[in-house]
Amino acid sequence: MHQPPLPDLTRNDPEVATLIEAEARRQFETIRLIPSENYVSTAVLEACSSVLTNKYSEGYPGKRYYEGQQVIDPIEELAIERAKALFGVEHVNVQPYSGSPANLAIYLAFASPGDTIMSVELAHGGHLTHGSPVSITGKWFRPVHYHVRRDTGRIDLDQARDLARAERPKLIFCGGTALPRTIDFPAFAEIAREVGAILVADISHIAGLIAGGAHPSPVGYADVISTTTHKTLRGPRGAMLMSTAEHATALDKAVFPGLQGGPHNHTTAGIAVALREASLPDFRRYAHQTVANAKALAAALIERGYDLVSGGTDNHLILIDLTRQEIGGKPAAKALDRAGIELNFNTVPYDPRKPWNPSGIRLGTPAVTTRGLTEEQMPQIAAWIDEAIQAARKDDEATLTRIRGEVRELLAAYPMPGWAPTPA
Ligand code: DSN
Repeated sequence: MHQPPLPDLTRNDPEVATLIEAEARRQFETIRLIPSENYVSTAVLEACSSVLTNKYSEGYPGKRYYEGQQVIDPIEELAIERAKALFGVEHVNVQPYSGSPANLAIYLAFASPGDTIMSVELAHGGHLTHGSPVSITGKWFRPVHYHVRRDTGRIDLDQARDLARAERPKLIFCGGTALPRTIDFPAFAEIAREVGAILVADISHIAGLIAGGAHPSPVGYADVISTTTHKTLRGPRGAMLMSTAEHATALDKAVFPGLQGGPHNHTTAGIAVALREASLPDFRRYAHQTVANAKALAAALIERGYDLVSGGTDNHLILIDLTRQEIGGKPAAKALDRAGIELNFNTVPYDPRKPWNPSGIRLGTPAVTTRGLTEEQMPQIAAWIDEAIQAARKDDEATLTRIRGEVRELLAAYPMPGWAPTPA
């Protein structure tokens, strides 16, 4: 049963209630390895489904365009203050609706259409909003990309430096969505300083690890820090922009009125709750356990003959090149889903295949760590992944179904916030 329960929804709109129950149950019974997903606490769920969704609040605390902000202002201020304390930054904007609008606000604040920007290429672990040709950021700006090295699978800092010197970009992005190794913020800061660029650290994937002390912080190196709030940080779907006081006005104006209207106050409250949770000692343990689990899972996969991009991981994320297994990322991901193991197909650096059916799969440990799984269970997960991939190659649905049952059995012992079996 969904937690908190949904009695009115079940009475008034059973169609929607049934679908929500089904999704909650699916999340309970599945090994969720998509590295950008997690389980929020029931406290976050309660804040996000509150009456705060009824209120319009264009503007910022103390300077709104609608009346009735007596309660909304302190909620947004609380979220801001908690983020400032957690990350040690001077300025925070908690209003971006999600990661893409947050990054767009950075372009609006510091660049003009046609300006050169620099980032790691999408196929090498970047993000659509870091100048991909299919994104507005690639259509309206002039992206140049650095890569990961073919021999190490790690960011080629020499190439990034040479490219920055040659192209003099306005913005330099570091961070991305499929980078299993530690981001070298001091090195990027040095490059950005040398060419007079604004350095943007997109820490969406690793924000929770940074908050929990399991990854170095970009504070003091990046001019602007962009992050979603729902990945390792374990908050609701949303985003934040952080900076020094110097860039506060430009960023705030870009978010509102530059790009957005009223902030989603229910989400702001959920972010405030998640930020408090992330400041507690338990969250430090969570962040370190997430990395320990990823390393254990990586080691078990390598032992089974899997080819990990960069040879392993420093964080929560693993990128596997399945070329050696002679199966595409897409059929592998689909078979694993049928086996109760959820991850996503993904391009790998220098991928000869197309993004719609690339060579790799991407996985990570933020969600399973929230469930309470530790290094002890990682070899079993690696064994199931391996068995399911072998089964997919032979169209062996019976094995996938058997694994699905075993997965369900294991997870029954690990509670999730948001759903619990109905007591008998
Ligand atoms: N969709 C996110 C991810 O999965 O990494 C990035 O926006």
